[in-house]
Amino acid sequence: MKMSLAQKIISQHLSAPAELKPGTAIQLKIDQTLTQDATGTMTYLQLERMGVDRVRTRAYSYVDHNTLQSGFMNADDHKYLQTVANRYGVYFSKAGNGICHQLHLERFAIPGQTLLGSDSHTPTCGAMAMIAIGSGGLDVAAAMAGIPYSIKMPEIVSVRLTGKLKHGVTAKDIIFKILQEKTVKGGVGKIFEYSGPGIKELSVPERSTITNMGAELGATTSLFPADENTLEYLEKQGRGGDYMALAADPDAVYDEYMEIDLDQLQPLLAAPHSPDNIHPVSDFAATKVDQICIGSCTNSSFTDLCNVAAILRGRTVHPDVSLTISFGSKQVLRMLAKNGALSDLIASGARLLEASCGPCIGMGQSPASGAVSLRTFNRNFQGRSGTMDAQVYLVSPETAAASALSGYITDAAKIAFEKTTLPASFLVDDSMIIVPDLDPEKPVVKGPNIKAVPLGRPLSEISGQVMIKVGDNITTDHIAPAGSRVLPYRSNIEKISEFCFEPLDDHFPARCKEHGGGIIIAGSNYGQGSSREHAALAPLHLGIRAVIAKSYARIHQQNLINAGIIPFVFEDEAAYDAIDLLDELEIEDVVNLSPELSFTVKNLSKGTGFTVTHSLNQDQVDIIRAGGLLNKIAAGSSDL
Ligand code: MIC
Ligand code: SF4
Repeated sequence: MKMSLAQKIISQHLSAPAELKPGTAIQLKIDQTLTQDATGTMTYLQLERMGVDRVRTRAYSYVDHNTLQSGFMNADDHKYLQTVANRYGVYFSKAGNGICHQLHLERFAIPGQTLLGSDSHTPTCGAMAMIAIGSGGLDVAAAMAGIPYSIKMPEIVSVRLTGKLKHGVTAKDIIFKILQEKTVKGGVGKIFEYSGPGIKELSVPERSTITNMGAELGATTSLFPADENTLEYLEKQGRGGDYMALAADPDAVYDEYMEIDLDQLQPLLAAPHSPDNIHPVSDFAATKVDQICIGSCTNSSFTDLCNVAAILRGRTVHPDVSLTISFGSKQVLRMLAKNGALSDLIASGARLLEASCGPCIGMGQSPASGAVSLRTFNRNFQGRSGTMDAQVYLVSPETAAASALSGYITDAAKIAFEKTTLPASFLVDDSMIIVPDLDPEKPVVKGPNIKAVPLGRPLSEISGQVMIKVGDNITTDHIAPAGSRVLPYRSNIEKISEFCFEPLDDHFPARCKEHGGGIIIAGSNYGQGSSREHAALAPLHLGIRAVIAKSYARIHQQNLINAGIIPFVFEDEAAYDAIDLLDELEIEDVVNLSPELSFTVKNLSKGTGFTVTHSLNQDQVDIIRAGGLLNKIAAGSSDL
C-alpha cells in the first residue's frame, strides 16, 4: 500500500494492530513527552499517583509560561517541577532557557519519532517529521507511565506547496491562508501533511511556524518530511546523527487535497478576535498601532528575530508604539548578542523580555484600554492579552517590525531588507537542561499552594440545572482563563475554579456552588485552543457532570472524559435553542452508557425532551464509568 508520511510513522508506532482508517481507535507508542510549567504541575501530580518508579519515555519538563512569579506560587511550582523531574527521570529545562516548543525543536526533536506534550502547540515539532500531538497533562502522565496514547485515526490532508514566497511574505502567511480556507474548526480530526516543490524553500524554523499554528485549525498535528533542509538544520545544531530521510510514498492517497501557490501569497493578518479572521495586511494600512509584541513559540527563532533586527537597524520605533521582544530560547538570545542584532534591537527602542512565553499567555504587557496590539503569536482570543477591549491582530515578525517603525499596520513587502538564512552553525549550550539522577533520597518539594488533584465520581444518574449556556467556538481561555492574576493557581484547582468562565459570566462559580453543580450547554467547537486540563478540572470541582454541545475541540473533549465529565452531543442542533439557563435537565438511563447508545434528555422545566449522542469508544466509556482516567488507572484496569 502506498502510504502518506503520517501513516508510515503511525504504523511504526502502533502498540496493537489496527486498520489505519479514519475514525478507527488506534493506540500509539510514545517515544518522547514534553510538559511546560503551567500544565506540568498537574501532570506530575497525576504521574505521582500512578505509582511508577520512573518514566518510560524520553521526557522533558520546561519552565517557560509562569516566569513573572508575582508571589511565591510559581516559584514553588518551579521547585516542585525540578525536584519531581529528578525523581522520575525527566530532563528539566530551567526558567530562562526558552520556550518549550522552540527548545524542543532545537535540541531534542527527532524525525520519525512520536511526541506527546501537555501543550496544544506540541505539533510545532512536526516541522522535524515527528508525529507530535498536544494533549491534556493526564494523557502525558499516562504516556510517561508507559501507557500507549489512544486516539482516533485522523484523516490525512495533503497540502502541496508550489512556487516561492515573494519578498516580505513569510511562512506565517502560508498558515494564515490555510486558516482562512479551513477556519478554526476545519482541522479537527485531521493531520496536515506538507509536500511539493515549495517546501524546499522553507527552513525548519519556517516550517515550524506552520506546524505550530496548525493547532489553530484544531488539527491533531501537522507534518513536514525529513529532507535536506532537515539535515541542514540538525547538522547546524550539532545533531546530524539524529537525521533520517522520511517522506510519503510518491503515489500516496490522501483523504483531502489542498494546493497553495506561494507566488500568489501576500502578507496577511488575523484581525480581532480569532486566528481565522484573515485579511490582507494592506487592507489595514490606515490602522494606528499602540503596542507590538514579537516572540512566542510561533515566531521567535534566530532567523525571525534577525529579520526583525534587519528592518529596525539604524531606525527608531515610532513614538506612539511600545515594542516588546521575547526570545525563543537562550540559544537565540546568545546568537543575536554575538552577531550584533541584539544591539540593533536595543538601539531601536525595543523593550527586551526574557526567553519565555511572556505576553502570549498574558504574563504582563497587557495593552492599554481599547489599544491596537500587533502580535506575532498564534492566538488573539478576546481578553487573552489581559485587556478585554484591546484589538489584537496576529502578524508576521516582518509586518510587526515594519509597523513598529511607521506606527501604522504596514506591509513588510514595501520595506527593503535582507532576509536572513540559517547561520553556519547554531551556538549549542545545554547548560540549563538538568539531567536527572533519579536519586530517591532527594526530596520532592511541594509548596503550600500545590494541592491534590481532584478525582471524578464513578458514573451515576445525572440530573441538574443548566449552569451556563454558551455559543460557538468557546475557547479554553473563556473556560479557564490564563494571565498573571490566574496562572499562580495552576496547581490549586479549588482556587483556580473561582475564575472559571469569568470572561463570559463571572457568576458561574457562585451559581454552581448554590445549585450543587449541573450541566453546561454549548455550541460547536467547544473548548478550542489550549490543552489546559484546568478547563475540565475546574468545572469538575464545581460539580459539573456533563456538557451537551454541538461539537468539541479534540483535546478538550478528551480532557473532559479524563476528568469523568461526559461530553454529549446534540443529535439535532435545533434542540440547543430551546434550552435556557437554570432549566432542570435529566439524562435518562445514563448509567447504561455504552458506545453508540444515544440518550433522552428530559427538560423538566419546559416539559420537553431531546436526544443526545456521544462519540465515546469502549475505552472512554470505561474511563467515565470509573469517574476519570486516574480512577481507572488506580483500579488497575489499565495496562500499567
Ligand atoms: C496556550 O498557548 O494557550 C498555552 C498556555 O500554551 C496552553 C497551555 C496552558 O494553558 O498552559 C496550550 O496551548 O495548551
Ligand atoms: Fe507559550 Fe504562547 Fe506558545 Fe502557548 S502559544 S506555548 S503561551 S508561547
